[in-house]
Amino acid sequence: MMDNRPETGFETAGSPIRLHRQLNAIWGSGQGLQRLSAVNHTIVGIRFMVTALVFFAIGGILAMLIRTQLASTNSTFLDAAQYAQVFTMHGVIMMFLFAIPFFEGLAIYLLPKMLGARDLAFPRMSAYGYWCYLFGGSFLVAALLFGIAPDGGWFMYTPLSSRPYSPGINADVWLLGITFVEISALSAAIEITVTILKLRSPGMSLTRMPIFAWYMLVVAAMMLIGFPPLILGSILLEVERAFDLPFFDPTRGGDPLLWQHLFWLFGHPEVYIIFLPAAGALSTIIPVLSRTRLEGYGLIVAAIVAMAFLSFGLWVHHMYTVGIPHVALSFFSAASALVAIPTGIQIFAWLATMAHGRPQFSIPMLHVFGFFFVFVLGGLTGVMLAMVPFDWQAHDTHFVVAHLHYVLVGGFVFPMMAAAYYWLPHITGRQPVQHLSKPAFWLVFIGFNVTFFAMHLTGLRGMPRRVFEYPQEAGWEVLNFVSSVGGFVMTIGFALVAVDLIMLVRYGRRFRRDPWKAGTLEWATPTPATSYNFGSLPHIDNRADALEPSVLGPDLAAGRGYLGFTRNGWMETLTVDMVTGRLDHVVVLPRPTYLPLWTAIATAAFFASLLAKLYWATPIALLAVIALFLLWTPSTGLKQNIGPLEVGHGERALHHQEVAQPPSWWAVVFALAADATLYTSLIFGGFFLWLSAPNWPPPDLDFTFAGPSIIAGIALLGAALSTRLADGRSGKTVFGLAITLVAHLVTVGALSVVMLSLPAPTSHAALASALAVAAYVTLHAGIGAVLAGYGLWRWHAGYISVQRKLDLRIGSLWHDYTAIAGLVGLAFPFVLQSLTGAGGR
Ligand code: HEM
Ligand SMILES: [Cu+2]
Repeated sequence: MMDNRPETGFETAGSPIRLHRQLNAIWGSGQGLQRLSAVNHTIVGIRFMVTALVFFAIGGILAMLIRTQLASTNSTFLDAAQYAQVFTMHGVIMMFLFAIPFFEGLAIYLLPKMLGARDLAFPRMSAYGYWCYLFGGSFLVAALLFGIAPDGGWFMYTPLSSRPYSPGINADVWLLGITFVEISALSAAIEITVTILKLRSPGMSLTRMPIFAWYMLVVAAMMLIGFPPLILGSILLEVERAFDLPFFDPTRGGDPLLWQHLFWLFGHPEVYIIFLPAAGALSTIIPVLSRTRLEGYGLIVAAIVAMAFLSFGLWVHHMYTVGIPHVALSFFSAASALVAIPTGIQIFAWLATMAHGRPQFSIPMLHVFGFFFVFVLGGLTGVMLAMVPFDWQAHDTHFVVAHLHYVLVGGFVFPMMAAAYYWLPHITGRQPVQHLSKPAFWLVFIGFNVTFFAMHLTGLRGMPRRVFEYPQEAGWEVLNFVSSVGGFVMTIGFALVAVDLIMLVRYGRRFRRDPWKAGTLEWATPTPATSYNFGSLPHIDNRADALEPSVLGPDLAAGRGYLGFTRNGWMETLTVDMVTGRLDHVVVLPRPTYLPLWTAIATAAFFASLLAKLYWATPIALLAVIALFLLWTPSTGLKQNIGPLEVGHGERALHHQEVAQPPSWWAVVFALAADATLYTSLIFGGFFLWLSAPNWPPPDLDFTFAGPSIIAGIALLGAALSTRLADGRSGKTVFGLAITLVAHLVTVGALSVVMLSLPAPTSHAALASALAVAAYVTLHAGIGAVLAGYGLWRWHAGYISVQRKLDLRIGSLWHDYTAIAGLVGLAFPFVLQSLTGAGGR
């Protein structure tokens, strides 16, 4: 908090060493226990990756348990219940706790360095995301130890996972644990999107971005759209399990298919969400190791955008056997085959790059080869499965399991091992020694192919997935035994890779800068990287993967770029115009703090109270979370107008509190986009049930309440309009915010009346949906009230003026969204009622 007018001049350090000392004093994260307060992206990124590897090891051990069980007929190693927990947790850990967090960690570590920034846009947010991930993940693994882990398969199909068929708390562990972890993924997605769009070096236009940033931008956007349906599904299923609201129960107007749609709306893009970061790493590594530039940059960008769009249209191919109309089936089958095109474009671009360059057979390249071989085979079996008649035959057999592992291990694990060998030198400042690397690779590669090739065959011979034993007569024993032996060979290989990487960290050869002769900016930082990445920030006038880090690096370290000085002890970095890369403004980042840790603990308490069914504690935990989040804000803000700041090279730029659209404004825009996706899924869920669920229309019940709905509608409009009065001028601002606050409270009141008047929401899904929509709007109005109150507080504390009205602008985004979503929500029961009058089916 700055009480006096901050000094806006600056002093150049004079020597690089002094500059380094000054910057380090400002950006460093402390030692020992103080590390828990670190928010720096280098530290948080490494934490994510290391934690993900620990989960990978746990998931791998579970895979070994599976293979041990399946190695012989009628094995008694695990019983049916244990086996169900083990394979479910294997899938859950690999998909949610290993793959996603690992690439998030890589992106968090790399992106600011590749884009030429000093940190991410919201360092505290990524620290919070890390703790949520750690707590949520540990909680799932702990459940496994206590034998209460989820056992309904990684996609948790209803009704198997509904209360009557899964009475224990196993399914609740999945629903709550995964939602907790997803919060972390969503916050990472917002963080990554805004960082890529705004926190680049001046001169780095969109078309000059390193290709990895393009990949991550598309992936983050896909996460923003893909994860909310799953979060919604989890909330609805948990609410059904806990409070008996029948969203998925066909006897009361629900439909188990709703879960499948919500799940695969997420689950199919998920495969691409996992593949694209790996492909981004490949597109970065292959040209460097082939001593040339990437071929077809523009075409690749077009291909990944196309892939993102296609992937959302395809979820239904996981549901061919549930009875989808025929025309729809052929459409989805064709579209599934169509994804082969953008995938092919990328593969040909990589091959062309290699053909035009001089590939060196280094260790990362060996893993790139592993990727090509395994992934292409997985793609071929994928095309087979995309054909509807074949899918009917192979559905839910080990053929599918084999295909899925060729795609996931080929498309993610091999590229990530290549990435580890390629970037670990950046993290540690040491290069591989390379004695173990080759045997380790071959063990993994051969072991993998033996394991999963055999599974194709057992699958074709009809062995279903998810069975814990099979009879002697089936004739699957030899193949299964071979597969299990392959699995153990692969495990030994992975263990050797781990040993090899640890050797690299400890005994690798040291180097000065840019050992691979790469052209991307991350190699212009010192290695290991300093807390602030760059002594000063570059101006980019070339494509950002064709730079010369060995020349640029010393130049930036000497302070000859932008911001090569310190001012006020501020942690400063630059933003640019999203498209052109023109210098935009200065961002002052928050200092290290324990708040993200505390907030994550409170969030964990919220989920734990739900799981333990201690519902009295839930609101307390929720209030604690809100209060802690509000405590994040006092350290950001300005009490005076300070005007343009010198940034070096004779250029000036405004402080982020004094501009209209700083990163935090964009973050709210993207968060609302994710929120709107969730809400749209909810509304469509209601209509889907009306169209397809049995037992519609509902019994003759009236669930529309005109009076309170009209009051709430007027109040919502009032909140959105009155917030426009709050423009930073005294008088009007307080008046406007006060009306907004009251209007939101009126909405909350009116909707509470609506919710309490609903006749028995447990009796029919139509009523349950109406309740869910009303609860959504109430929650948003409630948060709107908190934001209006927050605005009043910021005004009184002196943070707001006509020039500095960021808090108001963020509030008004929220109030506008709430008004629109609210009006839709108020109309919802009326529309549903009139449709059910028309008689669903
Ligand atoms: C390390 C070597 C691995 C082995 C030996 C292995 C083995 C297996 C086996 C045998 C199954 C089938 C269980 C059954 O249907 O009864 C399975 C399921 C699965 N695996 Fe793996 N796996 C490995 C790595 C991975 C990786 C790296 C991922 C993802 C990144 C992954 C994701 C999955 C998923 C999602 C399932 C489906 C679980 C379900 O049906 O609910 N696996 N794995
Ligand atoms: Cu799919």
